[in-house]
Amino acid sequence: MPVLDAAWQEWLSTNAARGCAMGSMIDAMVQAGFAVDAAQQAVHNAFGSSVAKVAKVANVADTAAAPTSAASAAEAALPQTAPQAYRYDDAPVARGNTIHAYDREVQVLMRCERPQVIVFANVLSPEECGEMIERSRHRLKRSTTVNPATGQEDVIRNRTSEGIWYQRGEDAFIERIDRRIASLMNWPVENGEGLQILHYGPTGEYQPHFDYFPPDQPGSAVHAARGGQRVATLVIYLNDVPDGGETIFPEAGLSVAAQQGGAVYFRYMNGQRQLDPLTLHGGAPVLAGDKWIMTKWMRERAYG
Ligand code: PD2
Ligand code: ZN
Repeated sequence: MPVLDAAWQEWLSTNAARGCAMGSMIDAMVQAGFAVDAAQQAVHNAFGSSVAKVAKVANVADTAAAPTSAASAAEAALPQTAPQAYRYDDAPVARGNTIHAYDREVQVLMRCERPQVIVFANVLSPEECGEMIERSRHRLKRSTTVNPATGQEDVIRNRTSEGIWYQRGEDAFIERIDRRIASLMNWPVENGEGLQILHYGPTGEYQPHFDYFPPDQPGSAVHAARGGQRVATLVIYLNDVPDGGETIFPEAGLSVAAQQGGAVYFRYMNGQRQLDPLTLHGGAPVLAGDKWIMTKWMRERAYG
């Protein structure tokens, strides 16, 4: 069932304020995939919060049977199409319990279809994980987050980690890992951003967010100018975290524990360029020990 994301909230409040019939709004939501009771609840809530506005436009609080002429005039002027629910493309990663990824056999531990999330074991060997940590340990800088309004990288409190970026294919070791990841993600290596290593100390966390650039925010254009939108993420765990530090998907009720060499993949843009709000995710606070991850973000086009 679709989630009540920002587009749906906007659609509900706009149509309620215009005095649309409750029944037709509920029908539209049910057609888009909402359960009847969820649609009824959402529409009733929307009318509850817009009674004053409706009364101003249409001089009635509930126009379920037929919109008044004032509301009809407003209806003609404003778009009322329901937002499209995210359509899932075919499974983004090859089928099977073991995937041959460039130079390594990788095991599949879990697959979720909605949102598209896959958990892997054995993406990196313990030696490769150790090598990535040792290369990065002395070069870490406090992590930043993209400011959606400006596109600038800001240090903010909801991301308590330190990180470092590697250029794609910057040496033979990194290139082999880039190629393995691209093969596993089933996406061209040229579309990948450089690898990012992140380190979280005790209590470190990354609060829930989307990895894609919010399309309605001016700052996103700066980031999408090179390679377009992000389409999928692979987070690889470089160490075992004794307690906490899971990657969580609160809308889907999923949580993935950090096991050395394992990884979680998630896909959030489909071939129609829709974005999946169920991929809201975060890094839970580290409760014991520390946490090292390596992240690959894939773009819709070559990231040159
Ligand atoms: O640390 C994580 O598990 C995590 C979770 C979600 C990292 C990121 N997102 C990220 O770097 O985008
Ligand atoms: Zn993320």
